[in-house]
Amino acid sequence: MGRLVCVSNRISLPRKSAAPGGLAVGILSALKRTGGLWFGWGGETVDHEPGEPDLHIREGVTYATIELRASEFDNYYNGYSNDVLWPLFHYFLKGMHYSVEQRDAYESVNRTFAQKLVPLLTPDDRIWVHDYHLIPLGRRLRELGVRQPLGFFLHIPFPNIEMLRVLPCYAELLRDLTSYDVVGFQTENDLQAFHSGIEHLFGAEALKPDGRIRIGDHVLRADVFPIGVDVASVQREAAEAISTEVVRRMVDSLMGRSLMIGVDRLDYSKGLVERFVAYESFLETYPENIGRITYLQIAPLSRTDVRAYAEIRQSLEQAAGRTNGRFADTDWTPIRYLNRNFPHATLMGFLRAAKVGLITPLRDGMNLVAKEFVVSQDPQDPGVLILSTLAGAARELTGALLVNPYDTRAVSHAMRAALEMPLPERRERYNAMMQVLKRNDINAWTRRFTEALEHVQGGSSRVRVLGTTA
Ligand code: GDG
Repeated sequence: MGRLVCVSNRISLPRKSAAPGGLAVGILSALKRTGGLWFGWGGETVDHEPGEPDLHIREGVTYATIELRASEFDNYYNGYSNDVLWPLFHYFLKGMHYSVEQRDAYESVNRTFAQKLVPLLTPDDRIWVHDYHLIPLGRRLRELGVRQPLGFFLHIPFPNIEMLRVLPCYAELLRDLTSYDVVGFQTENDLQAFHSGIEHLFGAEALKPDGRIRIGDHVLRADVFPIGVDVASVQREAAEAISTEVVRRMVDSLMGRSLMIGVDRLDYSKGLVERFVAYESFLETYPENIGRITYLQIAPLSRTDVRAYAEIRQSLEQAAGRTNGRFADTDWTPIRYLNRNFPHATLMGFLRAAKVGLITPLRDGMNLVAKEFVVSQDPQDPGVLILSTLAGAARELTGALLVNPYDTRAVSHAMRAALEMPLPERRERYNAMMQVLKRNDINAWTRRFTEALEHVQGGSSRVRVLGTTA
């Protein structure tokens, strides 16, 4: 078995003080098995030609970090990646701001990634590229003579062709994806959307009956690989954190009130404004809950240099302020809204302390917090997950109360149903979801994808059809 090389936009070296997040844990477990290489931007921008990668070896894994040109970074990261591809792929056309300068920077940074990576590769490597920042990387690597198996996994949704073709260079984007041998998506919906693009560009004959895609001489496998969580580790974190001082202080401060919780990066795709409005409607419609429920929303700031993120922040402050102004009492605040980070284990403790998890994105590739909420629960007395039908996780977590996040009345009704749900039903839903979460955990995700890469031979992929979601 060759070495695994993972490539992602940003990598951070493991630090003793900070546990890696869900994705990093998955990638790391795969890399440790093969003594692999993790390649990506190290966080530094420079005013000159980026130097050679910095190499660090930790626990058998080599970390190679590169610099990027300051003059390109903003257009590449804040611009094309997060102000064009992110909104478009999440079906937010209004949020998309396309410019040729941004696209040029995106292409140029992908060329830099390819040029800096190639000298580090060995002939037996298998290369796994992550996410929308690096879609053209496969083609750039091929142009530089790379013949090793190349895989790409998209962590966010893939839009149907009718949405995708709003992008002036959508055909190049689709062609770039077909440079890989394996292309992975979170859900069957995303795979179908990709097929719609392939059919549009290359004709229905490109889609083979066994699921492979043939473009000229090249055969690739596009499939579903739902990302999961490290079940044992989240369970341990949650069970241990519940008795730590920070979680106990939070629980004590509830004064016996039931806790509803949301944990989301501050991002317009996460549906926070709609969720706040639904909570206000819940208090209005079911006033017996006034003073008896606390909603804790943890929303660490992200992408603060992108305008849409500053706007959503303002709307949320207004919405939280309105609800609190309207319903708060001298000894009760309806919404506790925090823009800060917590250690992962503490978050898992907060999730365990909650009776209801509110995960209502307007669109989400998967949503790991939904999975973490279920896994962190006390199996004897589990809380209830309210989950958007528009999150990838809804395909697997059918034991959640599934809601349309735009339907204020349905979400507020689900809040009441969750708070009143009897224990046997909560346990039944929890057990059903745990079965799926164990089957599709983070190790299954890395194993399935790396196996798919191992089956790539001579530039064409011969991969058996993989199990999809639930
Ligand atoms: C993208 C896709 C897809 C959150 N706050 C803190 C913190 N977190 C952790 C959570 C969870 C992760 O970050 C967030 O993952 P999500 O899946 O919820 O969301 P995105 O960041 O949008 O991720 C998404 C994912 O990629 C993986 O493929 O599921 O659809 O959009 O693990 O617990 N961790 C720490 N402090 C925080 O304050 N340490």
